[in-house]
Amino acid sequence: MTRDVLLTCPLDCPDACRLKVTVAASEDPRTGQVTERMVKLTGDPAHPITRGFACVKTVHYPARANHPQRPLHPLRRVNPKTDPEPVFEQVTWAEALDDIAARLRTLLDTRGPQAILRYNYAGTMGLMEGSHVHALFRALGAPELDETICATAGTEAWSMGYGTRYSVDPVDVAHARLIVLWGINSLSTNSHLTPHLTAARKAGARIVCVDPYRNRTAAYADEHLKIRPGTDAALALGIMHELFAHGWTDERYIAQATTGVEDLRAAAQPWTPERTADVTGLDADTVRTFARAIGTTRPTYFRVGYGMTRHETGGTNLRAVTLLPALTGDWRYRGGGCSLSASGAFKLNRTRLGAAHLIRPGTPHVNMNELAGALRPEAGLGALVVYNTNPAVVAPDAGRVRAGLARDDLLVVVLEQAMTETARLADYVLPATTFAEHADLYTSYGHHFLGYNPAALPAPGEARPNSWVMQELGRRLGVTEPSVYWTIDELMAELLDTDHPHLAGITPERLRAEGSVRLNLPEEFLPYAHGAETPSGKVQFSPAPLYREPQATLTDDYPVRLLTPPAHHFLNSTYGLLDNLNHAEGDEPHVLVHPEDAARSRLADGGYALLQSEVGQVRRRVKVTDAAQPGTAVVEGTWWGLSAPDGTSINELTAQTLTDLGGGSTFHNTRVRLSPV
Ligand SMILES: Nc1nc2c(c(=O)[nH]1)N[C@H]1C(S)=C(S)[C@@H](COP(=O)(O)OP(=O)(O)OC[C@H]3O[C@@H](n4cnc5c(=O)[nH]c(N)nc54)[C@H](O)[C@@H]3O)O[C@H]1N2
Ligand SMILES: Nc1nc2c(c(=O)[nH]1)N[C@H]1C(S)=C(S)[C@@H](COP(=O)(O)OP(=O)(O)OC[C@H]3O[C@@H](n4cnc5c(=O)[nH]c(N)nc54)[C@H](O)[C@@H]3O)O[C@H]1N2
Ligand code: SF4
Ligand SMILES: [Mo]
Repeated sequence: MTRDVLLTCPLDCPDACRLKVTVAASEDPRTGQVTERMVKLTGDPAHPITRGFACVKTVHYPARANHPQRPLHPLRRVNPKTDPEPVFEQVTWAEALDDIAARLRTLLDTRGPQAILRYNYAGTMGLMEGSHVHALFRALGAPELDETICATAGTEAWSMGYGTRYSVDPVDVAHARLIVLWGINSLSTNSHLTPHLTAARKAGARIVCVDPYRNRTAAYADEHLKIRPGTDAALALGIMHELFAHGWTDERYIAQATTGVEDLRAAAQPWTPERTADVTGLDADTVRTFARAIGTTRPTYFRVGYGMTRHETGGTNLRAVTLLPALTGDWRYRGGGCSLSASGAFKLNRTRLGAAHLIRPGTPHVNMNELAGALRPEAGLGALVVYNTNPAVVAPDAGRVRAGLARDDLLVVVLEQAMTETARLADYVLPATTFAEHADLYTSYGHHFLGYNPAALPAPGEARPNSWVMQELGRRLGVTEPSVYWTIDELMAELLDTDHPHLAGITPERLRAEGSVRLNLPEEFLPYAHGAETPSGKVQFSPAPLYREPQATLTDDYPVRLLTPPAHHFLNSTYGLLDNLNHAEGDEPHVLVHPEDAARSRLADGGYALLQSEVGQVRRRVKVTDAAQPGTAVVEGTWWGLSAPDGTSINELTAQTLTDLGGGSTFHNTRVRLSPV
């Protein structure tokens, strides 16, 4: 017996798909007990964005949810965390929660709330299980975790120019006649945009990809501009130079909807095609032709990704690129403009989401990219509570993160659905429910639909939602703040308690009934056609973005830049436990090395290379390919260290260096030296 349920995908992906999940009941022959589990997953054919397909990774979610190693009971570590193989014993929820609460209580009484840190990210995008659950820590007065690992450089850059983050509706992209995919591997990371790209191409659009290596998207595009990493601001300024020089700017739009164009004109002035070519590694004619296409094709659509932000100067680089459609006036045309994130359109009432109203002035902040530093003994942490993220693998300087997690004087509590390498370093692993097993509300950063999921399946074993755990701890710690104990219904009522027109007519009842509801936006949504939600009400060009060389410039010691972007068959570290998806990615992580670099470093295709950065070293199998460029190597995917030949995460190499804007991560900034093993 099976039944289908429609649920929103909870993963950290712009597409926030509407999924058709098939659930089967089976009877345990020994006990006669009937249990239900998910057995199949596809996309909802009726959803305008999902269009009937789930991606190549999430179709395998059932294998993850039913994985034999999924933690289903609270576990307590019994051997030292420095031992390579963890040994856990099963304990009851009461034992686990009583002991954790007692230890947190001792820390609060002896060292104060600053000794307790939550560490979380977007493993679930749910507003309850992903965001509201911070309420406990805010009620305790614990340090604020700045959630900077992914998007903040982009967010800050966008807000300087445009204020609120609005995006072109993906459905409108089919109207574009030039499409520029810049620093995004959209065929892998935003796959539900692809049908709209293809529709535009069928109607005559040209697609250009700007990326340092030939990824899937570059191979799909009509043209690939293989830019030198970290030089996007130079290319954007070079294009602006041509737009100004040839009169390809939209003077009416600039006058009505922008401020500061003179600053931009002055900044672009020195960036002749020749100088631009020199810095970006492209040739001058390519720069000229690209600028002409942008200058003379309406509508032009830019899809920018976070890839180009993951450099020391990444914020400014992205800002320079995103200002282009304001010079050409593309925001006035359906399908023209730029997409980074659609998040700003979800005008929910977030004042008490995660008990944000309790954050006191003077609360210490920890930048999540600096976890390795925060876990040094002298930094004074006594407890770390990890949920919705896998820092032993995904955080910069992962070797030091692991060493910190292994400290015997640090209580590490990990709420997880999988036995990740972070869970393996926990004092307590607390089994978490999946998106099918708890109710939640979802926004999207790639489209304009709100999603609501009921708890469609019973939780297996003793798995519990994060919110349940936080409430149980809250009770034991005597926390009286009411929002800590909100149910999903109370949270929904609060979030939708707003007069904002985008949410007009969207009620909890309607969300529960329809599941996926488009924001109340006009069919033709032109968010910046007349200005922006900035202090001036206009798109702001000042201060003009300037190109800067990174401090970590390439040297004889470290002659190669290493990019570590997402893999096609993974979603961050979420699917690293599935053998078939590891197999689809080549069974083990590979480093893509250009033939020139391979020759210089005496690396053979199929052999192993040692990669050394200032931070650490890893061993990886080599693939010699001209998909890379001289001086730039690539490792796709944050593989579990357990699947790497030397047991390490690629983040053993990456540094805690922050971006110029927003305190963001710099995963593509790493300089390395390669040698044969
Ligand atoms: N070198 C390098 N490193 C990177 C990146 C890169 O490009 N290169 N990308 C960075 C980026 S952009 C990001 S966003 C991060 C993401 O890295 P992570 O935060 O690790 O990403 P996810 O794989 O999304 O989710 C992590 C975990 O959340 C758990 N989880 C999911 N739902 C729930 C839930 O309801 N409850 C609980 N308790 N757990 C849940 C999953 O089981 C999973 O193990 O990685 C960053 N690290
Ligand atoms: N299949 C899949 N999809 C995913 C994820 C996943 O792991 N797998 N992760 C999800 C998450 S959390 C995120 S944040 C997004 C990220 O998705 P993207 O934004 O697509 O990924 P990025 O790491 O940001 O890298 C995108 C591209 O930027 C390029 N790049 C690196 N440096 C530069 C540069 O200096 N200039 C330019 N122009 N390009 C550069 C990289 O080579 C890469 O091809 O994807 C989401 N979707
Ligand atoms: S990971 Fe992204 S593309 Fe895949 S099903 Fe989820 S939302 Fe859709
Ligand atoms: Mo991300």
